Amino acid sequence: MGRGIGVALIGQRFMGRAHANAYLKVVPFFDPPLKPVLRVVCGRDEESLPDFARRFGFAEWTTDWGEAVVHGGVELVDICAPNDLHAEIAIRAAEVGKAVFCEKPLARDLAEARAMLEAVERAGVPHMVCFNYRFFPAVRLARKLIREGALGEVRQFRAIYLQDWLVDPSFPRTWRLVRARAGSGALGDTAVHIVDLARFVVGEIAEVVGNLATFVRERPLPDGSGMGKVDVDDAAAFLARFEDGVIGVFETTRMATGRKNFMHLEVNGSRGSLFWNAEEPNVLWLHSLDDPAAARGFRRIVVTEPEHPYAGHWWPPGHVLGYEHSFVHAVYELLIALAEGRTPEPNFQDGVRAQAVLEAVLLSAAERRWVAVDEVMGG
Ligand code: SOE
Repeated sequence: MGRGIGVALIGQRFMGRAHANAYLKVVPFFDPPLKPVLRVVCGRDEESLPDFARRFGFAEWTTDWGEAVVHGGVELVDICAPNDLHAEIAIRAAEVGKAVFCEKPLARDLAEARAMLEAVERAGVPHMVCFNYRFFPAVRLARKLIREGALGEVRQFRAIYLQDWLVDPSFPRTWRLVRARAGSGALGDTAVHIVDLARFVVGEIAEVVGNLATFVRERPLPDGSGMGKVDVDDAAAFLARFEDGVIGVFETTRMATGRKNFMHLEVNGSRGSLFWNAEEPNVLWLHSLDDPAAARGFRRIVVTEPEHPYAGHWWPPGHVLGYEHSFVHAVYELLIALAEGRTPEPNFQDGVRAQAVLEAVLLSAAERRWVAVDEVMGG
């Protein structure tokens, strides 16, 4: 039995549940060197919070995040709150010496993301951003194969991330549709994942040219008091040039009727190609010119063998993993790093870098021109 680490979870909705589940599963399946101790959960819904605490095994609950952060038994603050609270909570947690695990996007904009990075570095506390898609075994295998040269020289990267939960114009104007609260729309919510994956599997993005659209400009306010303005993007598309010359195509939308969580990544190189889709997450497709010509085609690799990343901790081969496992793997890496006293990956540096790409896309769309990521970084 390893040492315990007290956790404060801030957020009780979709991501709060995903993270709470990860803390519960990581111990029996991964036996991490540090065991999460679920001290306190914080949320705004006072009615359902005690039930959340009971179901997931949190000792206490509170509606005051400030209280959760300074809690004497807490060493790790896990931020699953809306985007406009990320910076305030993370900076406060760093100031009181707590490690910080934060949902994506790191912040509403680059300046805020940088302030968060500065705060955790100044305080010397470990930090991580939850780009959970990095932790699917097939995504990690894709990265490994690319690094080992299985595709030859990498030339093209393309990613689409399509959802449809905003197609209905009567869907309420929640915080995700308000720039002051979310920072941006599909760009920060979903494009940020494919930007991070591009950096993870291929490399740094040097410049972009982008285009944004808002199709439904007014929506019913959640409290029923009338209509409210939507001032974020419903869809975003951009081209990219990577630092090493790879060209990239990115598209994201929450208006692709029929698409639910359709994230498709594809990489083409001089000797092969691979692709992956988050709706079939256990499968990596690989094409190689090194295969015999008569038997050449896309190979369907079911990434559940014991030699595949994380897979051996779960079930026998072919017994597939799902969305929630990516969070368990992320938390596992976090706990190993914390036990070793270091900052894991992806961390706030990655969060800042992804945010800089989004900011470059926003500037590019506003000024209708290519924008170098260094320009927004001030480099
Ligand atoms: C909503 O678009 C959402 O929940 C995102 O916020 C998540 O990051 C993504 O993984 C699934 O869709």
